[in-house]
Amino acid sequence: MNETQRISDLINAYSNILLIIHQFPDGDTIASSLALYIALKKLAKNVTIACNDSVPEPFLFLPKAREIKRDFLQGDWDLIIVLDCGDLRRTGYSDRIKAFAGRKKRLINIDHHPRNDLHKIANINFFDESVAAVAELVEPIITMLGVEIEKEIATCLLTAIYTDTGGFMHSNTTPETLSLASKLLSRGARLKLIIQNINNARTLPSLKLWGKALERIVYNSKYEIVYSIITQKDILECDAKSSDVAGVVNLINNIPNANAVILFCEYQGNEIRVSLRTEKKGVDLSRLANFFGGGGHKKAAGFNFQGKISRLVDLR
Ligand SMILES: [Mn+2]
Repeated sequence: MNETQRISDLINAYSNILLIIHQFPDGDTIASSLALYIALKKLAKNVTIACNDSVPEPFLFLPKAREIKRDFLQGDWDLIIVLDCGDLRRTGYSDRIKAFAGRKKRLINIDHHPRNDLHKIANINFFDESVAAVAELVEPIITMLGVEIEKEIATCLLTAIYTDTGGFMHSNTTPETLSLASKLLSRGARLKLIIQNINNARTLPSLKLWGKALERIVYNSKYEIVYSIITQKDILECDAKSSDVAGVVNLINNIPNANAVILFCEYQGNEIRVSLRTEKKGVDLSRLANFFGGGGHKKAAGFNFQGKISRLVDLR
């Protein structure tokens, strides 16, 4: 029996289902989960989505996005499904999920990140590193459950694909990705609305923040990497939100002759988040991120560490 069948059997067998999306949530984790959430609601399941962070503004246009909860009660669930999380820590609820997996043996991991600690504790791993977005794994589950892919579900799934492929620009865009996108469009997915919200939602604070990051771009010719820096002070001065940082690294990606781009961003509590991107063949950034205790994909990865940026470099 394949994973799609096993997961849909478990969903059919139980009523109380919790979906968990990762910290610093992106379009894929949010929208893939919302697609499954809407499908499970149609099956009259008692379903909740939990995320340890708030949903960034550009994704609030998605159907049911405002129903995503910040917390959950551990004992209430028959089944927990984690989507796009990469590793246990990224769920933001490691201890509770570990305890649940040990006790109930009904933890499902749906992911397209390299194998990690989540794979060891999940009871079903539906995992495919070759898909651009987790949405490509969620769609067959919804279909197997017998729920029609209607306008709302299609819009969610297409948003997930659109964001994880950088608007179909990243090298993870495969013929399968595009054929699913085409199917979703034919089911009424609102591509124009997605583009308007994801690409055109440039607020003044986010543009100012981008300006700071762009001004500080450095090219390191020895390693052929491009990097930039955003400090906590920048975020405060621009009146920006942490979520405004997200677009910056994609903006500076794809610079000719660069093997990779790196963005160092300082968050509250001396936490520095490092985002890595590349479009170069043969460069695997997930290995670098793993080395520093982080994770991600070959072409987009990241890690965190404690420190202050002002001590490392002279800021202009
Ligand atoms: Mn993803």
